[in-house]
Amino acid sequence: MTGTVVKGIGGFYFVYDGNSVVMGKARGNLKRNKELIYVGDIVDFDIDENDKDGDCVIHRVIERKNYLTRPPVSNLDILVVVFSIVQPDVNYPVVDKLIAGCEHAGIAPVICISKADLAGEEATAKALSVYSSIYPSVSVNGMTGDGIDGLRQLIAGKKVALAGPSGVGKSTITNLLHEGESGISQAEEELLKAATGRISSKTGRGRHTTRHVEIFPLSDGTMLYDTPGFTSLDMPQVEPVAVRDLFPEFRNPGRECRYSDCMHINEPECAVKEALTRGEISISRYESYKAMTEEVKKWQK
Ligand SMILES: Nc1nc2c(ncn2[C@@H]2O[C@H](COP(=O)(O)OP(=O)(O)OP(=O)(O)O)[C@@H](O)[C@H]2O)c(=O)[nH]1
Ligand SMILES: [Mg+2]
Ligand SMILES: [Zn+2]
Repeated sequence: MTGTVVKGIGGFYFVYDGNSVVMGKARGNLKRNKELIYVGDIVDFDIDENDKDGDCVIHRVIERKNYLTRPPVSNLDILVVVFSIVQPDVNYPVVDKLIAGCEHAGIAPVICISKADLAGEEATAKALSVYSSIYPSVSVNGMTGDGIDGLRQLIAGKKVALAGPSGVGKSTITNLLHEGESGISQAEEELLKAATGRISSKTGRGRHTTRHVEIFPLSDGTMLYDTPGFTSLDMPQVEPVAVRDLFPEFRNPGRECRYSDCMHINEPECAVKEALTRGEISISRYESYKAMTEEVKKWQK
């Protein structure tokens, strides 16, 4: 049978086959090879109710199209990059590094500007304008729920995690996305309780003091990964030229640069810098790009 690993605790894995969740262990050979199983992996498993180690055994990982190591998750379609403009103040280099990390890992970013109520319309619109021509972008108000339906539509049916600096409202948004969900079945609830010793009730789930990665299927097919404090991605260890390619908005104007290998920094007749002067490329994005190329150069020395 085929299923998705939705949770792993102490060597036990919870596998969701689209209908129910079963708990079990990885087969001996997987463990001996120290092959890690990531939450999000699509696995081949069998039901084995007589096994002392749970109700299923995982034979092998059959799909891991991408993965992140911190937190260890795989097969994400979308990473929602959440940031507020104030409380906490936006840090564009941090945001752009998260986005570049997505590009590097092969995960589509969705930009979510939180706390729209605190920043006001004008500042929110301005921040949105930095990203909306590059990525799907929404603004949300975690207090009223405004914008949540728009976010819901952008992630519908996909495998999704939220990332962003501490305090920007990730848990608040996660809770809003769970609102109106009936939750998992009674049987699964019992299973989770037995396995983790934790009392998880439909209401208790709201608190999200998450220490493990756990996937919650929503009723529209969205698989929402709940991760503990997912605030940054490691800067990919790549050449500066690879950093350039993590900025999709450079691609089109970049074709008109005098040099085909133009880095858009010191070269003459650079169409990207011309686009920057005309305001077609955002200054903060460009500054983030320069900072990131400097950062990767340091490692190469
Ligand atoms: N005014 C306002 N406050 C918000 C909004 N969203 C969240 N908050 C508040 O901001 C604080 C932090 O929100 P969380 O959802 O806990 O933030 P987080 O991103 O999960 O933070 P970490 O778990 O530390 O990474 C809480 O007190 C929320 O009530 C919003 O849209 N507007
Ligand atoms: Mg949180
Ligand atoms: Zn150029």
